Amino acid sequence: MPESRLEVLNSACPLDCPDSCSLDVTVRDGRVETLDGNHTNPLTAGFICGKVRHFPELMYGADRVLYPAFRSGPKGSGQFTRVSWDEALERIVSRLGEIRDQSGSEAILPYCYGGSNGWLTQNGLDARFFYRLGASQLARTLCAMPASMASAGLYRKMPGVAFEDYPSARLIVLWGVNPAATGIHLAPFLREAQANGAKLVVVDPRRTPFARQAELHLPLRPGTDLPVALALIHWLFDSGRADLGFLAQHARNWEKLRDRSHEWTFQRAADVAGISVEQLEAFARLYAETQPAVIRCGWGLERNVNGGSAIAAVLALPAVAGKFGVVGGGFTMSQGAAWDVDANAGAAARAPATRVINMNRLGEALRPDFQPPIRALFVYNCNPMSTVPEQNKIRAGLMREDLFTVVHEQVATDTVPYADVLLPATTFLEHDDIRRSYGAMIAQYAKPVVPPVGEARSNHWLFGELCRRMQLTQPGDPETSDQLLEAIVATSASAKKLGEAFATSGRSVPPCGTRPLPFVDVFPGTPDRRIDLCPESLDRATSKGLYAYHVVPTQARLPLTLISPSTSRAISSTLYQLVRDAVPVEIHPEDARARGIADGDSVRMFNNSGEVLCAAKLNADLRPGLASLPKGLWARHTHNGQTSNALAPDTLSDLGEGACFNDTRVEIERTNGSATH
Ligand SMILES: Nc1nc2c(c(=O)[nH]1)N[C@H]1C(S)=C(S)[C@@H](COP(=O)(O)OP(=O)(O)OC[C@H]3O[C@@H](n4cnc5c(=O)[nH]c(N)nc54)[C@H](O)[C@@H]3O)O[C@H]1N2
Ligand SMILES: Nc1nc2c(c(=O)[nH]1)N[C@H]1C(S)=C(S)[C@@H](COP(=O)(O)OP(=O)(O)OC[C@H]3O[C@@H](n4cnc5c(=O)[nH]c(N)nc54)[C@H](O)[C@@H]3O)O[C@H]1N2
Ligand SMILES: [Mo]
Repeated sequence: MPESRLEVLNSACPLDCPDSCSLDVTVRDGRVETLDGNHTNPLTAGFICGKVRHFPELMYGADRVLYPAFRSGPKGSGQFTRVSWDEALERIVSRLGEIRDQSGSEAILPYCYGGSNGWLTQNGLDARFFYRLGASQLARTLCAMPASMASAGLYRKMPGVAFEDYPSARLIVLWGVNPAATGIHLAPFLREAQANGAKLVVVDPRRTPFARQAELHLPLRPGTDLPVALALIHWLFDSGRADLGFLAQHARNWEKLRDRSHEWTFQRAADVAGISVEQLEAFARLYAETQPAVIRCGWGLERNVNGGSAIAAVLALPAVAGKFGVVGGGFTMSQGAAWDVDANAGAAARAPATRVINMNRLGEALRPDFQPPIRALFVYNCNPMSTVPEQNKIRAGLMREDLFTVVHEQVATDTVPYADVLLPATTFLEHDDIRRSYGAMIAQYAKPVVPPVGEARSNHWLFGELCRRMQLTQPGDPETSDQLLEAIVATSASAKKLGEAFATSGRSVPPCGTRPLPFVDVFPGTPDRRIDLCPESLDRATSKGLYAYHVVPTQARLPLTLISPSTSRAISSTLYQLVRDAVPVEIHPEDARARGIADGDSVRMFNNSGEVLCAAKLNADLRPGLASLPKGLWARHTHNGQTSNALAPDTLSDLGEGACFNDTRVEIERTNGSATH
């Protein structure tokens, strides 16, 4: 027997999470055995989440897509026949060519989102291919768009408080964020801060793990953060607690913000948000009086019609209250602002003047009467059947016999059965990639640690092949990963340093360092380095103006609000196949009692868009009127295959046309234990 070869190799997790863990990957004879954290990214601190530890099961499990295949049964049946890569690519080239010639290239829609969030797996050769093909463009608005618009509107580009500086804060506000699941490397710093005597406030309709330990928990109605934040702002100005000195020196348009907050008294905001005036007032006083204070702003508050203005108002708070300028004071949103890099430079192509289709409205876009119709859909880095609103509309579109669908995937997701051509994709342990974190202050270059499983190929390889086969490659195009990186780092002086750091250590920190102090070391990226608290651009981008509150019409027939937060078991839909059990909808015991529902009963949760048949779990950590079913579930996790997105509307948020997952209104009824309907 030859001796087996065991190696521990360095990698970086590219999944859509703020932490970007650095990894030690144990490889035996070319096969990944275990993943663990190391210290290359100091934030990782040698530990990783439970779900990514299971990554080998994703790589080698029964759900892995191993070979290119053509659909051999009806759409949705999941029956495929293996073909060669050459046959698959030729089929794609000939069908896309035909569709372009018959209907124009805008009949082709690329459909992608986070997947692996790396620079070499998106906005590179894929963008080049679709740009030069003249395809319809996709507005990638599934997540973070309202937050990015709001923070860019106010601060342009300014990194926030580093997680490592949280122990210096005396007050930490977790606003619409659940770090116990969605960014676990913040947790040790929160605990250290608490040990130092810091107080915690949590603004979240659910009692999350950190809400349980908080000084104050504001269990507001989903979508009402805007009135709450504006009430704080109004009171700060009204009671003479606003830091007018700071505002005069560092902010513009603060008077407009002040005036627009005027109508929001504690009483009015508390009524709208469904919380008590006393709670709101206690929060305001604690925030005004404690120094240093930091707000960790999450994404839970952006997923509704008021999401953009809500984030803007929350990010305005530290300016109005004068919280900047000390270690542990200010806010943290996305730390992507720390980098001055054009990660799209690898495309080496410009976006054409073709129509732009919002990805949240995929179901509408796939209707046969959509003009001009979409005839080809190319899905990669995304699992729309799980993660995009109006699941039943999407399914109807994907069932269209005249739609040519390509899916490039790692595993047999719920989207895969609708593919005409299925292509196997590599995971991050099988291809090279660059990952810049949006929480930790680090970018990492990771090489493959094992050869591709089966015949999996990277996005980079796939779109390079397609460019060549469709004669879209031009002389001088950056082609290899190294050339792509070169193109990216050539975009700025600081990006250049990034390339040099990758070459020596495989990692790089941003030009501002890892713990920049807002308003001491770093300033807003606006021309005058001031915050714009009511930018004209955002005013124009909103139908009723920035900071205007939109009421979501309530329907007596649908009295409950369904939210679909992250859990610790998966990243969106990635890795959820490893959860074998059915997943229940959580409801408050009061709502359950009113409907005659006991813990574990089978229920039907419905609205006009769809119905989810599943079990009910009673949970007093929710506020009454709230139901919760995680995002990213697979069809196998409910009794009828529909998930939260069967019920989520495809309406759009006030800023950035983001998804409104948490504006879902539903009713729930008991189904007498029978799950078939
Ligand atoms: N384990 C794990 N980690 C993840 C992910 C995952 O799926 N699993 N997903 C990753 C991705 S893609 C993202 S974008 C981030 C998101 O991470 P977070 O910002 O933490 O976002 P969510 O999990 O969507 O929601 C956070 C909290 O917002 C609450 N919430 C819902 N509606 C509202 C509201 O209107 N107002 C307020 N104040 N709170 C509300 C929810 O109850 C939830 O506790 O996490 C990333 N990290
Ligand atoms: N109901 C509800 N739905 C939500 C949300 C919510 O709050 N509520 N939140 C949303 C959020 S925050 C987000 S970010 C989105 C995420 O939505 P998606 O972008 O759909 O995210 P994932 O579910 O992780 O699916 C990514 C897919 O890409 C594949 N993939 C990974 N790497 C590669 C690669 O290199 N090449 C190719 N070809 N494929 C790859 C993975 O196998 C996976 O199936 O979901 C949103 N969906
Ligand atoms: Mo996200």
